[in-house]
Amino acid sequence: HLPMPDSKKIYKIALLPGDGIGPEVIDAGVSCLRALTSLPSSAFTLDFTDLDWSSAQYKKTGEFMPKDGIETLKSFDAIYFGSVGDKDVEDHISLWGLILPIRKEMQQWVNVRPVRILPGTRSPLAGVEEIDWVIVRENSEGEYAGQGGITHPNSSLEVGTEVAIFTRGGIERLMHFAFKTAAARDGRLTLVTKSNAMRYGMVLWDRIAYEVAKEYPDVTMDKMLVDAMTVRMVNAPDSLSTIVATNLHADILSDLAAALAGSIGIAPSSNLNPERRWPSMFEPIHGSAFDLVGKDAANPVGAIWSAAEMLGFLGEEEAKKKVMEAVERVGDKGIKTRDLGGESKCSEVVAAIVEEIQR
Ligand code: GGG
Repeated sequence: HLPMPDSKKIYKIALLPGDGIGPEVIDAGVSCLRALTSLPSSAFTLDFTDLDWSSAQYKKTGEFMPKDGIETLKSFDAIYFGSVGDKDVEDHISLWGLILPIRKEMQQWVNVRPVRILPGTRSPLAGVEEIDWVIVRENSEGEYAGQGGITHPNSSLEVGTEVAIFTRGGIERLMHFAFKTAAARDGRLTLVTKSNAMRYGMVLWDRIAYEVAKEYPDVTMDKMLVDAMTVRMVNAPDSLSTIVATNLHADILSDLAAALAGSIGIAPSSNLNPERRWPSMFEPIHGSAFDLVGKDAANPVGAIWSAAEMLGFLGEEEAKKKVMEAVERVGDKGIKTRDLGGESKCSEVVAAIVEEIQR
């Protein structure tokens, strides 16, 4: 960040609203962030740069981002991302056009996905009042390594291969991150793999997890197969706290987790480069939700919570707390979008959160 004459810090934030409801929810998050930094007590300010890298851009130019896009992003302190996916563009083209190259090039090798039942939000699980999980997702290799191909295309012999890559280095750094996360919470960690059917990479995951566990005697780890894990999340949510899983498994489990906590619309995620060599990226876990576009119906909470996580990672813990308290007070008042059983529009939820931040 740059020093300012009045000694306020300035963080440079790249805005990548993307597709579908992405621009609406990023607008919502930016309104909350502006409300926060316009408070006289704010110790910092945010310098936003809007980057129109999206499927719309791809349809016009054949590229999601300019040739020097990754270099451009490296000059920011953080990236605030909306969603990717468009009706006219195949999903693998849009995912590999924007979000996956950014995660890879910025070495954002861990994706942290907290899941909580917020005030005013209800779990669809009868009798479940509290869910408080953190999902630690491997974010750079595994099933999303991008290795594979099609042979004998468009023939009856056509073969598609999708190679999952698991490296010792990648697993070790992730496990250390997961154990530290669990240690900073209540010391409970659940390792999720599929090491009965996948006998190489997943067995390596299990083995390295138990090796790393020896360095964290205060953390109790248990191990689940991913299929059984879905049942445990539904039947015994209290038995879980911090969860570590592969790129694909954690992607799927976190959608389930968010739905069990009330709605996928509330869930945030942080794609972190823990070494802070390159900027980290913060995004709601939901996708572009075309059915909601332009209706003022999107739930802005996932994006606003992601903005709060961004502030926390930038070292602005007080500011993060202020945003989350505002989100919780607004939920408490029952001001919520339809996905949470409320009747408020996106803009009404945002206005209420902004007002709480300014109080
Ligand atoms: N805001 C997140 C988003 O656009 N997600 C689309 C998606 O399918 N992402 C897959 C992933 O997070 O790996």
